[in-house]
Amino acid sequence: MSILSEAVQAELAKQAIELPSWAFGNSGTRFKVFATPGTPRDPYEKIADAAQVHRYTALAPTVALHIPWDRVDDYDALKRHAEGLGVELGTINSNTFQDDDYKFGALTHEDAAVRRKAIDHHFECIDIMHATGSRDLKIWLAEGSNYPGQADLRGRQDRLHESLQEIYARLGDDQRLVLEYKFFEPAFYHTDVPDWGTSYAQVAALGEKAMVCLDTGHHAPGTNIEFIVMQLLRLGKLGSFDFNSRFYADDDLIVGAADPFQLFRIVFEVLRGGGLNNPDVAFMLDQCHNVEDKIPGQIRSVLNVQEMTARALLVDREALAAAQRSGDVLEANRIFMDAFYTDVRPALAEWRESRGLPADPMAAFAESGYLAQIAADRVGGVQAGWGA
Ligand code: AOS
Ligand code: ZN
Repeated sequence: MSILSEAVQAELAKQAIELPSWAFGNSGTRFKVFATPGTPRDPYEKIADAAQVHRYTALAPTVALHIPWDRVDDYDALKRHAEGLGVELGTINSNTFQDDDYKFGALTHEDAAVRRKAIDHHFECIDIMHATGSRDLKIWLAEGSNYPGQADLRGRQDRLHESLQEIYARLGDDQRLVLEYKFFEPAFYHTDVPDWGTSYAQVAALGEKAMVCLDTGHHAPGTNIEFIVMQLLRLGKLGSFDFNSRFYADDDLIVGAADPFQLFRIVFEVLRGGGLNNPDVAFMLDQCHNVEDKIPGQIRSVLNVQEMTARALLVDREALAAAQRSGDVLEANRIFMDAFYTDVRPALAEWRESRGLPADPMAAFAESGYLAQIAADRVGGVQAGWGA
């Protein structure tokens, strides 16, 4: 008998993780972007690559787009292309961090004309959401300042509220806005949405359709991220995750690679807070594959999330609650750690096979020859890269 009960299998079968289109393009650090043969030249090819991840794992049914990187003439055609490959278009990410006008801010800028331009960009994103059938508009702002005294912190916060209000008012009934926070970078002294509290305060002031996006790489070292997950779920304001992992700053490495135990703790709080298969919480990856192959990098990522989810589902929640109630510190910790240390990989492989999926999606993809095929086919044109 499998260590994964039927109830656990049923939860796992519903799991859905959204892939970022930009993970399939070339990326790097400020020092070097390495090109890879076969890298997509346009959003159509990015979606084709993303569909491979879903094909081998059944875990990634949607793909997030970034505008303007994924701007196309015909979004309906892009939508049909995705559907033909067995996936759907997901979250639309706005981009106000690559235009000279935004040097000193976009939604917070002192100049009303610049704010207008940034708000209009979000209107364009909302129009695209109507065409693609996307529910969520994800806003990450690269706004802040580098030197004390450089900016009017309070004025910027007030202008941010006004700009967000305009964007919020434009959302359709079934659309949402998720506001991502990040404690630093590209600004180094202050960031206008640095933490979950600021994001929460801003979205709470907007209304029900505005939620917080938690990027796991956007916290200072040592931050208890699962506590934030708990609190946002408790407040009904956790709209989405940007999963990735970090050693130092916003490394955007494969989720679960740097600290699998942290991922386990986060997923446990998601389960505890009813967020796992709650449609109000979107599970996205926000990653870059700078030196590893991109499609296998994404396959590994969704498998890591699945693996930690399976382990978190093994926590004996009743026994844990009893140990917590009776103040049995070491027993509570043992129950928690027992689940974390359980190797679920053989059981997951068996379960995948029982569903007609490859036991080892990484190996199956490698054997498919897809990477060699795209390297041979995608000759000429300009490879999509960091920022395009
Ligand atoms: C940037 O640090 C954020 O994580 C955003 O989510 C951003 O839109 C994404 O990483 C693409 O650059
Ligand atoms: Zn992010």
